Amino acid sequence: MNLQHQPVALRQYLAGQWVPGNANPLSSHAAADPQTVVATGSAADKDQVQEAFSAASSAQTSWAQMPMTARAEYLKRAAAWLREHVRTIGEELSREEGKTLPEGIGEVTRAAQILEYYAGEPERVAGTVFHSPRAGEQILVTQKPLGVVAVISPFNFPIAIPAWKIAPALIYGNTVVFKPASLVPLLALRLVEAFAAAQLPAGVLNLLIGPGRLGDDILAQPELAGVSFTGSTGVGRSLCAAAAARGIPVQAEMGGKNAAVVLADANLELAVEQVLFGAFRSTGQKCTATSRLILDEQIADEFLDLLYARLDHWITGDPLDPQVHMGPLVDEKSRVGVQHGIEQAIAAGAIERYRGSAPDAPGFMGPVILELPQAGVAAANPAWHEEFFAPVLTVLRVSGIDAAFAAAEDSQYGLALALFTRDLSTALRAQEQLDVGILHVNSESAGADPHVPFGGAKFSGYGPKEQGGAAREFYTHTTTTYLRGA
Ligand code: UN1
Repeated sequence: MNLQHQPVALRQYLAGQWVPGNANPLSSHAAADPQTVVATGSAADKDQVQEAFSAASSAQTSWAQMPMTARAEYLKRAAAWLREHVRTIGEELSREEGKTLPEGIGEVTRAAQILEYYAGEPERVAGTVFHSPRAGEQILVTQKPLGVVAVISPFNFPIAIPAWKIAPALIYGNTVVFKPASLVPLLALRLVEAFAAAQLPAGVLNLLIGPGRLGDDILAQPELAGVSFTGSTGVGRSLCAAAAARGIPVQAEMGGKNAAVVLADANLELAVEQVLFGAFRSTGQKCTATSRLILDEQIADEFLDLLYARLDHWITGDPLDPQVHMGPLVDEKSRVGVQHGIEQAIAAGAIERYRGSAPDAPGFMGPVILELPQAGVAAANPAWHEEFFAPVLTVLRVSGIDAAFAAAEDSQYGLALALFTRDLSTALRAQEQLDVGILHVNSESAGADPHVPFGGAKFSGYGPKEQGGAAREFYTHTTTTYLRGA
């Protein structure tokens, strides 16, 4: 464990061995201070991709034959290791990715909870028995693992997302080749260390650190039997196409442009707080973050005044400082891209209503609130349709529930939605009418519990949902057995 803040040595994990990458040097930097190297090493090359797959393939049969209870023990031990090191790893997360320390520690805890949840799988229902129309017969539906699966994860939840992909993959008997985002390799290393400390058999989990293009080499491996991906819609779609061309299942969790809808009857104080958290925690870098705010005009001014008042006390700065509410974006390149998006939005008619202060340093930006004038301008504005992945919230005023729901639906994405109302009928109507994967009534748009399905509609998701029982649908295929005595 690195306590001195010396750069951590990055290594690949192949067939149960920690080895240096064969390709170019690769380093990660502190999000809040790009001069500081957090972890350094070298990227994996194509041969190492092959090595990872051949190790995962050799390990798969015996791993799948092990009783699920035995596999669960490894998950429990890995979770215990994460809990033991939660403070140190949470701090590393905060330093490398830029979210605040409580969020970093919270995410490592969440990763442990996810492993513990899947370690409980042997105690849950294993399959289904159906009636047969024929006497003396039962019809059983049981699950088998896919085989070797690839897990490709984004920078923004560098340990929780890999945990929620790897844990179900392993518990159902798959072996894994894991390729994390190259911006945040350290947390991936820590997760794999947790499994190594749990003495996971060699080859069951392999780590490849390297640039995004390693994904192409991964997709080309003959042993590959399934891919779970979280990231941008652009990358996700080409990955889905490549997987379909190979005839293998793919699960892609992609972009969002999630709305908070605040109706005239809402509890405004509650709504303001939840919108604040949904839009600006983790610097808005969540696929579930609130990035559109649809306000009934009756309460719009009051709501915005309350929100600006809260934002005046929202501190952007060093994520390790306990006073700070919001760290930097993951890097300066992201900030420049977001600023460009804001300028385009303004050129297309958006008005900048609020911009919070932030340190004058690479990667930092304060919270931004844009407003769109009503007259149909939203339809063409990038701040309404494009995912900025940043602390930018775009407001639209509407009149009444129908207009609010129509505005909410005006998106190619359909991940999460937060509805603020005290009317049960309106909440039920939203559940029926709004095409989103996750609906929050009177809570923020972000967040995901380990035991329930997670994923979106429309352009936000492809393939079976993640987490909870939904994960089994992706990581296994079924065998239907017609069973008769003889
Ligand atoms: C959350 O809202 O806590 O990439 C999780 C993302 C999502 C995870 C969100 N896959 O932001």
